[in-house]
Amino acid sequence: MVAGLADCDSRFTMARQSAIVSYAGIDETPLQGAGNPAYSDMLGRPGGRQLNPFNRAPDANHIDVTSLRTPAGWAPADQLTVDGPVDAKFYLAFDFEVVNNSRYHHPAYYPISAVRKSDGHLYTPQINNVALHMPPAPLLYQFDDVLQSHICNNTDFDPSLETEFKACHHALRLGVNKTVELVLIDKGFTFDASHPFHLHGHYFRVIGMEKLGKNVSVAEVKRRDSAGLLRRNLDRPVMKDTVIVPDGGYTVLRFRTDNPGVWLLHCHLEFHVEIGMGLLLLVGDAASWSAGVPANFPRCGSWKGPGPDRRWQQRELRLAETHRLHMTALGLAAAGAVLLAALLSVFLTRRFGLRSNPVQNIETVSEAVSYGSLKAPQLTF
Ligand SMILES: [Cu+2]
Repeated sequence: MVAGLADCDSRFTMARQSAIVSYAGIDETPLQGAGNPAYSDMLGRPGGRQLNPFNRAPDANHIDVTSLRTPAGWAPADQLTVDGPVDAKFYLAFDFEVVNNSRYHHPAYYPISAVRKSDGHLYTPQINNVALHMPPAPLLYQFDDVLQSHICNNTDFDPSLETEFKACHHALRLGVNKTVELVLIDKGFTFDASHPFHLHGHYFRVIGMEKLGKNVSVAEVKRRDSAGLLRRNLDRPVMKDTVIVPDGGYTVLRFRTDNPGVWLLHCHLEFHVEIGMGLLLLVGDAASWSAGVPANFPRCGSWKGPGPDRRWQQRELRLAETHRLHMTALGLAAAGAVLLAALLSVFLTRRFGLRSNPVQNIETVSEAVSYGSLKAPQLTF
């Protein structure tokens, strides 16, 4: 039985699904008459155990995914990701950061500290205090069309600017066929939330998970790691592509970068990744990604038509011509009248309708993204 938690729990939608998977040799008696169970049954069925409980330490009736094992006879092809040497390790720490996200808050006119939560005070879910700003063109085959100085991560920012809003094409550069370990940390200072993280393009092994408290600092997790106190199980850990990270705790993943390209790692609460809670894994070099892309493959950017094959463009021109020819005399007269009315409206408004309003003179900030404090981009791997 699968029950949604957090935003899908009994306060909201009580999202749930149920099915029975019966393994050979088990006693099916407890499953008789299971029918269509209520939401509350799914969280505490007598004799059952809850997998992936919400923000609580495992016990006899609640287990997390690190308690499970891949079957012994099922030899993993990626055993290196488990017990081989780790080529690169990254700490990725996240929270709802209290920053003046330039899409919602202006540091002078309406800073987050001056806006009540009920009036639109918005936290910014970020990873390593950086918001993912999607590139204007696909990095996979138009890498050089993207401003390279806007591809960054937290090492490219001045660490003294921790409370400043930071955004860029948030990315980690990884070599091909390397073993990477990610330590995902939910600092948990703002809410008792919990974020499900999803990786595209790869499966990972979940080798550790622990809730350390109501909240935890990155420094504390690093200190524990240095002291050998982070839990890591290297004995047949399960393979997944989405995993929860406990609030005030960590989840440790390992995977092999055996799939070159640009892959998104992100919280799967969609509005979190929309705001910026994600990063791009750049596996391998850009030149290798675009090999094999057809020369006339559609590209983003200034529209110049679809390359050598201009049938689409010709079709658009034909459609435009058809519409123009079908404009009747009455239609032309109506369009002219509308144009005249618009010009008169603009004139009257400028002559009689305007007064100075300082609020409207604020520069447009909704689309402004702060790249100002970026140092020169650095490779992290
Ligand atoms: Cu999230």
